[in-house]
Amino acid sequence: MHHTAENALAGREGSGEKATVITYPDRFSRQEILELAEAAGYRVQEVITQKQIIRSEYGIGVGKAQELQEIVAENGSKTVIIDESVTSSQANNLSKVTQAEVVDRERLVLNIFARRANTTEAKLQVRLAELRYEMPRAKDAVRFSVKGERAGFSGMGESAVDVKIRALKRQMVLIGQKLEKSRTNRELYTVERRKLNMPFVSLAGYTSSGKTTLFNRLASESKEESPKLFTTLSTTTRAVAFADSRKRIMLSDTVGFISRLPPYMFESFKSTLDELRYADLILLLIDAGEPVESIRIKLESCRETLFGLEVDPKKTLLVLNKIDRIEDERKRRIEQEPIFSDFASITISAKRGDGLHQLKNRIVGLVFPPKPPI
Ligand SMILES: Nc1nc2c(ncn2[C@@H]2O[C@H](COP(=O)(O)OP(=O)(O)OP(=O)(O)O)[C@@H](O)[C@H]2O)c(=O)[nH]1
Ligand SMILES: [Mg+2]
Repeated sequence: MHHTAENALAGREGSGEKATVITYPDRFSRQEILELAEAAGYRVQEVITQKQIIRSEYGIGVGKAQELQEIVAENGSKTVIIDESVTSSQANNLSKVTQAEVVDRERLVLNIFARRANTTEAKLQVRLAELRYEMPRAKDAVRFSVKGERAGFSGMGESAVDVKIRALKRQMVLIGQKLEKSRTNRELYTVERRKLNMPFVSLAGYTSSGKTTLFNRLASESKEESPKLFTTLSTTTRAVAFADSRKRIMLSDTVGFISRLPPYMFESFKSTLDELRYADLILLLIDAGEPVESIRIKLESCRETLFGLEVDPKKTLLVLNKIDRIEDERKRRIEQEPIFSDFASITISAKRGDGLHQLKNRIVGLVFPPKPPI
């Protein structure tokens, strides 16, 4: 099998295909890439680890690449998933050695997004992210072919590259315009909702932290909840009444965050994530049932993403979810964890219902400040 730059990084879905994964040797990375691979539809045969996977030639070291070749030949993987962003030349080199398609971390997430996108806006956002992904790689592929190193996609001379890049740019502009339109509509809608004088509360957090489960609970909805990563890609907003009908808020559920993704990926989802910027209160969900190390990594990643979206950290309430997963002893200590000390926090179980009453009171207290005495 011969892979060119283009098909080595093609955006195909896993759909049950065998894959071999290369990741870092820590538990968190291993677990996360396995979940991502599963969400993209791959059947992972084997996981190999390496401390450094952003080396020049293959991403991994030369020796590791040889080892990988043998493993892939043995287990029959058609795809190698590399848990990093690699250039198209690295992907090509690795593809040549292993005779398998190479999918990097960014591509993998894009494939999941593409699989899950079910609204026009989400589809456009995913397409935009894909174009942004392809752009530097198109340049890269061209550089290589010009040097004459890869006969497979020769013929792509300087001008052919220009053509390709121009085509990518044109598509990006077109999609950008369409997205701008839905963004404008959203803004108008936001203005309308503002007139209703209802505070905006947004759910945010790492993918799979339980945002939709909590949303469904609070808004009596039945949006899809799943242990698979990136179940939700588009935003849903509902008016929710707490306690009495005069205390109504707008509650939004949206796309989850993940670590080690380039900013353009969230950039592409900007109109969806804008909800967070307008929000009066952000409920930042954390899966408290996980090991502290995982919580730390995920919380850090959420903070970075919120920071990138210019969200005011003072508007954030940390919601430690899935409290049903941990035993009483830790439950008592969890709110005191030093890693949470920068935020106000509350513990709940969106699934079992623990703490929801307190959460509602807390929300009401935060978004309906008591009127000053006259
Ligand atoms: N044990 C337990 N599981 C929960 C709880 N809340 C959510 N879950 C489970 O966690 C998984 C993820 O829940 P979702 O609500 O889909 O998570 P999400 O944050 O919307 O995820 P994305 O849409 O992928 O970003 C599902 O399997 C839920 O059933 C909880 O309080 N306790
Ligand atoms: Mg969700």
